[in-house]
Amino acid sequence: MDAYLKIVLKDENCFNAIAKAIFNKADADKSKFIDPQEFRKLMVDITAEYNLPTPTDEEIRTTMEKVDLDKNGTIEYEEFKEFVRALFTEVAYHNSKK
Ligand SMILES: [Ca+2]
Repeated sequence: MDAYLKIVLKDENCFNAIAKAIFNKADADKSKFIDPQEFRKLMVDITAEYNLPTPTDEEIRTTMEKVDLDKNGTIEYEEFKEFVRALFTEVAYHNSKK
């Protein structure tokens, strides 16, 4: 998984395709942005998928605030993409957990 993510991070087209797929899945109501409820579900699902600790409500809230660069309360794709890039980088290069 880590090696795969490193390859994805080096290939912008591949990365965009994956980020877009995660975004579309997270955007359950197809509103073209991710609201706090959708973001919560995404965080829980994604941490489980990558064997990371389940985030607390507080962690989810502060992460959402960080990702929501224009502070409009929702996460648009351009914001989301940078979140996915940071997440993949974290998992690929800094994940020392088993
Ligand atoms: Ca936003």
